[in-house]
Amino acid sequence: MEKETVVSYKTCPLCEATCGLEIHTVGKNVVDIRGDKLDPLSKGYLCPKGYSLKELHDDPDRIRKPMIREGTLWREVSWTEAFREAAKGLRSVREKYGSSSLGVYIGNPSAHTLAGQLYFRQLVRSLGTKNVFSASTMDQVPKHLAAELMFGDVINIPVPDIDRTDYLMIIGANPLVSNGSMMTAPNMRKRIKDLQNRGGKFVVIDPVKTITAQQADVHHMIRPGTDALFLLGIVHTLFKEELISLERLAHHVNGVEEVRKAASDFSPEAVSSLCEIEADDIREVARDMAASPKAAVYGRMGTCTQLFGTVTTWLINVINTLTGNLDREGGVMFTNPVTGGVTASSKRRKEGSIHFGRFHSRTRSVPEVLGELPVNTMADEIENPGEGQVKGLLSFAGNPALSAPNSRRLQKALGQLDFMVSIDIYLNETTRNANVIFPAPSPLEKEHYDLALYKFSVRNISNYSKSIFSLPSDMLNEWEIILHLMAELSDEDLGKDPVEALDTNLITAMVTKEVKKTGSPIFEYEAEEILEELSKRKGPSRLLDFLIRVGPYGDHFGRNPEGLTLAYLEEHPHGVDLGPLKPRIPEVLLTPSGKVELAPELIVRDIERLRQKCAEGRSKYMLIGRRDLRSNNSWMHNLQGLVKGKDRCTLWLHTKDAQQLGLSSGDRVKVISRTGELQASAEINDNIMPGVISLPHGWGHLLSGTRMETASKHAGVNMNILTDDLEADLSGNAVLNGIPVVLEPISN
Ligand SMILES: Nc1nc2c(c(=O)[nH]1)N[C@H]1C(S)=C(S)[C@@H](COP(=O)(O)OP(=O)(O)OC[C@H]3O[C@@H](n4cnc5c(=O)[nH]c(N)nc54)[C@H](O)[C@@H]3O)O[C@H]1N2
Ligand SMILES: Nc1nc2c(c(=O)[nH]1)N[C@H]1C(S)=C(S)[C@@H](COP(=O)(O)OP(=O)(O)OC[C@H]3O[C@@H](n4cnc5c(=O)[nH]c(N)nc54)[C@H](O)[C@@H]3O)O[C@H]1N2
Ligand code: SF4
Ligand SMILES: [Mo]
Repeated sequence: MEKETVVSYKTCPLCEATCGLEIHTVGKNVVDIRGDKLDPLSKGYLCPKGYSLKELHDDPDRIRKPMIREGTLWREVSWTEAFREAAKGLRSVREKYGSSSLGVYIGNPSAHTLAGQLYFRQLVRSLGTKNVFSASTMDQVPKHLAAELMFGDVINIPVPDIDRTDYLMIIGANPLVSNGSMMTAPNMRKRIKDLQNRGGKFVVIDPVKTITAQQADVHHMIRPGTDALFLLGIVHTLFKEELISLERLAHHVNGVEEVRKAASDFSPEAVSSLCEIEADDIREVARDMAASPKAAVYGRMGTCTQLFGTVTTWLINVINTLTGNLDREGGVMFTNPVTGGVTASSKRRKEGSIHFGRFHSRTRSVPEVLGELPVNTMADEIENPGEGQVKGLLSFAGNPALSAPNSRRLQKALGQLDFMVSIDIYLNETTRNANVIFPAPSPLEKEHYDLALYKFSVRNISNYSKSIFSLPSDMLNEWEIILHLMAELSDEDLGKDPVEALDTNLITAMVTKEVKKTGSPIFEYEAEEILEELSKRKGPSRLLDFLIRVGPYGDHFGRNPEGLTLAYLEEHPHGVDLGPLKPRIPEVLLTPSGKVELAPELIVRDIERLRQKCAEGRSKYMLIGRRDLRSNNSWMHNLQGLVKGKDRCTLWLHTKDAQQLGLSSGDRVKVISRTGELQASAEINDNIMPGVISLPHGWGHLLSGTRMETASKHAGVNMNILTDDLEADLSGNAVLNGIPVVLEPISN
């Protein structure tokens, strides 16, 4: 009998756009993937990666059984044996060298999985180690630090209200390729087109005329790493020409005068030759923004992963504020997510307490940030002997061997660990070092809810998807793997079913804490009654149901009967639109003063370092990164559908530079930095600024001992051989753009 086609809906878990997918299956096969036209945010949009979920699910190289390494050979083993071996190895390291000898690395997909968001941090906490590293410190940490100092909480990151603005300036982001980041907004091409059709202006500041910049009304190329100067030039102009208009924010902002002083030396003329944007153009941006009824400045990787990431991010917030666009419709706004946002029960930050510098790393005394140590210093902590040296590692959904700066050094360090455990879906450049690998299920075998990304969504959205396929009988859910490991490493007696016991402990702790919180919608409820109501579910869906129900739109366990529950979301598989963003100042501000702190001392002080850097002069060539629509950091190169076609791991350079070096497209060129050197094929591309070269990241799949056949045929070179682990932003964030390099043509 012919099996019927079943149509199901799922939020794509691959990037931050959270597109709704319509997935057609017959039995255990995916036969088609389309954009879900009824998804309230993505409205039918999808990119080639969304479509590739089918190939990812079917990829024969994807790990499906726990594996133990013996020398260079891998053996598939039972779950029981894998947990036993993992626990033995990790425990032995801990017993010999102490808690902090177990390091943790958390990769990017953990932000896109419920298990990563709800369970993995619990395991990390239970380890009691200081050596926690993650992809955040090579990504968005400057945004969190600026948000905490200015708006009182690390998640208080305003997003551009793109669908209602009249003027959008994008600095150092390429959302037509990346599909947006710290700004959940699928189909940016259409959103920007709509802005232009309603008479708005779209400006891009980027050393490259990217696909995004090609859609702009105005594009200025900028010398990498000089954005802070450009933005100071704007702030200077706003003051000089009396264009400041705080409007309704006037009573909610401290520090305007300090900002004026900080910018006083940075006239457009003073910064122009350094950032290579004409002084008049800088002034025009300031005037345009001030004149627009609604305007928004948005910055991303190019502004975060550079030497002055925090100062630059701060200045973006400052300009949005000084022009009256903070917390205004069509400006930049704070979201009010279904869960995880600032609510009535959130407490103001205490004076002096920030998620930064509460402890320092052992080797280089690098400050902690958000409870982690910067990934920049991970190799130091593995290599250097002494108390607290990382001897064992647990990696979750990460591939730092390719994604972290000075990757060659880190690759070597990973090989020196006494013991390593990974939870991943591939045997790749990082997990090849593991002694035990636990396979996470395919995205189609998991339920999904974008806990992290709806916090930065341009509309308030709630969308839960069930798994498309049931979990194969010989697999475990990712959250079960995590809890099993946690149980194995715990000294507590957890009874016959330790996973169930830990899961119950977790929800009990959450409920008990919530009912004691003043301002909570379930303040003084009986915890037992709430737990009883939740008891039909377990795992992530129980936690999620609880979080949704106590959130601002929740049913508050009866106090708001029309409110959201997980059951309601299950009945609405396309997702629920909770409307456009609304102004939230003052309730959202959690600074000790309850005001926007426009001039946090820690950040303002860093302008001095900027001055010093400017005085140093610059290298003839600077390397920046780039993304490609058909890649996702390092891990989707094993899918033929995404790597086919011409080589994309090429070195872009401008004709002028190519001529000077005597290079033609296709010629091999050596790129040398402080940390290492590599060879790449030149691709002459006049969309890049002279003196700037670019390589994409996430490539370099030729290391031995991996199992990614397609990726190894399209290996490319690893750009992070050249990025420098000794360079960092104030926040400790890695510097992945603006790397000084030397180019040498290779003669045939
Ligand atoms: N030079 C340079 N370097 C960069 C960047 C850059 O722009 N330039 N970008 C940086 C940024 S922004 C980021 S976020 C980092 C990313 O850095 P990482 O997170 O370290 O690297 P990824 O390539 O995202 O690796 C993801 C890993 O998760 C695994 N995986 C995928 N799905 C799942 C799942 O559902 N469960 C589990 N358990 N594992 C899964 C994959 O197999 C892969 O091993 O790279 C950074 N590195
Ligand atoms: N297709 C695809 N999509 C992705 C990913 C992917 O790997 N592939 N990765 C995802 C992840 S983890 C993230 S964090 C996001 C990132 O999302 P984005 O930040 O939008 O993506 P990038 O391509 O890194 O954009 C950075 C831009 O900054 C420019 N730039 C470099 N240096 C400077 C500088 O000094 N100043 C200025 N003004 N600009 C500079 C670069 O030319 C580039 O256009 O993308 C996500 N989406
Ligand atoms: S844009 Fe992102 S969320 Fe949308 S289909 Fe592509 S990878 Fe998936
Ligand atoms: Mo990222």
